[in-house]
Amino acid sequence: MSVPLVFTLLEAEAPSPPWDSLWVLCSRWGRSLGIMLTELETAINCLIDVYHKYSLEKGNYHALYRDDLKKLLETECPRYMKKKDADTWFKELDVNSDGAINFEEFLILVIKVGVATHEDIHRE
Ligand SMILES: [Ca+2]
Repeated sequence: MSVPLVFTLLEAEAPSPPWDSLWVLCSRWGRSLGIMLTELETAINCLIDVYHKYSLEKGNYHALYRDDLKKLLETECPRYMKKKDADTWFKELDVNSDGAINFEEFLILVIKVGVATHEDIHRE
């Protein structure tokens, strides 16, 4: 696999592979170039990092399997497992029914937890 052209054109040091995801590429690229990211860009990078922290346990950048999701939920958002267990979350999030949660499906979890957290903040 050759280094993506963008790094050559910018004479920037390329991060190590894989470069199979544009998001991963942009995320690593911004960091490696020392670009100042906005708060939202930083938050998005954090979401991507959290997703990959669990998806890469089985070596797949694009799939959280049932046990990966359970571990993510238990570790990253335990408060939201009180009303809904990991199996229920998995069935709800696996929109295309392929037995794995891709990044887009993971974002559904982020939206739901984000809305619930926002409501909690205004309730307090
Ligand atoms: Ca899926």
